[in-house]
Amino acid sequence: STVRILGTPMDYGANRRGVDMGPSAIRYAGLADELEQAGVESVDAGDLAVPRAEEIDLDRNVEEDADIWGVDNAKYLPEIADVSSRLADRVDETIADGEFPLVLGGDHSVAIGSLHGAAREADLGVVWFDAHADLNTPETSPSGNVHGMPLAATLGRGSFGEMGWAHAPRVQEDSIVYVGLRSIDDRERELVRDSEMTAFTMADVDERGMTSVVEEALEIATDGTDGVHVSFDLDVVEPKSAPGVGTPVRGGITYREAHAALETVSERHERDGVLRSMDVVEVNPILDEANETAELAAELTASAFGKRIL
Ligand code: DIR
Ligand code: MN
Ligand code: MN
Ligand code: MN
Repeated sequence: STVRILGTPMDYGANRRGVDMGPSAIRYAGLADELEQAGVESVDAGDLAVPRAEEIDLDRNVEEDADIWGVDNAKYLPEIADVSSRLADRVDETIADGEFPLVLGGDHSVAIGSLHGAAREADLGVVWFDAHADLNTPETSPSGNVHGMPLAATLGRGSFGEMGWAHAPRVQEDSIVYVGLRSIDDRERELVRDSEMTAFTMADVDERGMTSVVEEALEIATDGTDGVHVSFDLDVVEPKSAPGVGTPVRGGITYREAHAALETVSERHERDGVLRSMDVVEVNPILDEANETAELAAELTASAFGKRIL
């Protein structure tokens, strides 16, 4: 089906300004051409309106969010909630129109909206490519940055449980699979261990190889669900190949492993149409080297939609 590009230039969830320029950078890196080479049609729906940080009173936020939301330690939650609920509507509409939502972040908090939208009319499995587990709650987060919390929000963990916009009840814990983990916060580690999620860390990738890991990830994410959302945080890739991210962690997946991962996704999708939605997040052009990370994001997206070497 036609891929509908949904730019989401939001950086409220990240600790570094600049990730709001990700959607532009990925477009300028040739995303539309890459998708054409993959043999898929695409339409660009432009960017979701995200208020500039400069036009709102951020001090007001940090000080008063806790009172307004009853949640401490989740920075810019009102802005993120607003963007998330509008993005969820767009993703849901896109699927209802028979097109495929491709969300360009933005920081990883955009996944709260994409998961919420994609799981509105379906039980959704999730494959989460990331160096990080993104399972902090406002109570466990060492940073207060919501890009480290989207899975906790989706599952209604901690104080997210009281926020309807965040919790997506049709995403079950045992249908979520991580690939590429290597940086987990102390209190977050217990959350991951005690959860029903499957975690393939870098050690699993070393031991089994990427293709086998992703094949099993898809088995788990498709079991008992209606479709799969792939969330791809560019920081899962080794920083030498993806320098333009806010929280680089060495020891990531290689350039070829990244392609192999998404080629495996596309092979499975070609067999039984399992993919329902995708996001590509955390590209930060300010930290990048000559748009290299955005180019990688565009290329990898093409691999997910069937682009092959031969
Ligand atoms: C860290 C960083 N675990 C936090 N998370 C990131 O702030 O919660 N996720 N960078 O992608
Ligand atoms: Mn992430
Ligand atoms: Mn990450
Ligand atoms: Mn289940």
